[in-house]
Amino acid sequence: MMKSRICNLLDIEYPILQGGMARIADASLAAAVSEAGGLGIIAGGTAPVDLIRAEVQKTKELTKKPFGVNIMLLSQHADEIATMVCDEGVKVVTTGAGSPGKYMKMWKEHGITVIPVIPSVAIAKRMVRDGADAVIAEGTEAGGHIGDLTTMVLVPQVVDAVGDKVPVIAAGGIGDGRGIAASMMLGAEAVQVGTRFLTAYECNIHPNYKQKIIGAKDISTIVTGYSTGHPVRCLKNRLTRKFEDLEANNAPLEEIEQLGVGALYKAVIEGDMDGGSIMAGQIAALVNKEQSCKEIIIEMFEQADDLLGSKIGKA
Ligand code: TUI
Repeated sequence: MMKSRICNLLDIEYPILQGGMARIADASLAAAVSEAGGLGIIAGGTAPVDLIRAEVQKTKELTKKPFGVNIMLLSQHADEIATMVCDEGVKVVTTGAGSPGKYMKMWKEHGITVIPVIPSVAIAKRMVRDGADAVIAEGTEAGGHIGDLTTMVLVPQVVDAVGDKVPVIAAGGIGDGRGIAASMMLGAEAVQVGTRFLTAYECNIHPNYKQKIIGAKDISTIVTGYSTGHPVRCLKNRLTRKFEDLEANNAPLEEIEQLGVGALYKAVIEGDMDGGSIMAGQIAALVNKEQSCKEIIIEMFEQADDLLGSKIGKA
């Protein structure tokens, strides 16, 4: 039997976390994933604290099971959200796009389980030294803001570096049971999945966004923003072509950054598939239907269990 330390640490049935997708992962999605036995996560993104507090309160009404909040550390509201999760009694915090070191003491004092997303071995080691309870090793296959290394090379190296101290969660490019089984073979004890949940019934993105994911091919994503220091993976469209043009012509950084402002809102809320930022991972091509979060999780783990010849749920 293959049992996961993560299920015990987070008090969940299946070792799966739902990615903290900015502007996308709300109370509806997070509660559905938690109700299905995974860990649902509300994304802080760049939203103001009151909006995220309201999502936390809604989630508490929708489920009694554990859920988390993702804090995007580049956000100007990160400090306030970091305090809010303590006030609201949130059990789990994941972080992205930076180092949460300065909040660690406060979170620990409130009994919060802290799980940073990390793109390299050096950053993983630093986070564990700072008190992380687990790390999410996210490969460059992921959607949104990404690092350089693939999941295949990052996960085993992070496992070797910190796996004796904390469990490692694999992320980036995991969309079905094969991805879960492969992650376990690399030494991960859980997975984080974002893109597959985009087409969940409980995911409140614009229908145009869901159709774009369902129509995506293997080479449909592209990374833009290397010149800004914040590379982001999205589905190719008119906006990413504009980014490419500006970056190829060494346009001023402000002009490139300006192009991204409000672009996620355009895609997620307005369904603007030309001018919006359609963040998605490379595994989008594998996502070809709408399902409930429960169906997604059960289907993924049935396939993984078949492949591994053992069950990987709660101990
Ligand atoms: O954070 C993500 N994915 C995201 S965040 C996002 S919203 C956004 N808004 C404005 C600019 C950029 C993004 C959309 N997608 N994934 C987790 C992640 N964290 N990927 C990479 C990292 C990361 C990078 C550097 C984590 C730690 C880190 O540490 C740097 C340091 O020196 O401490």
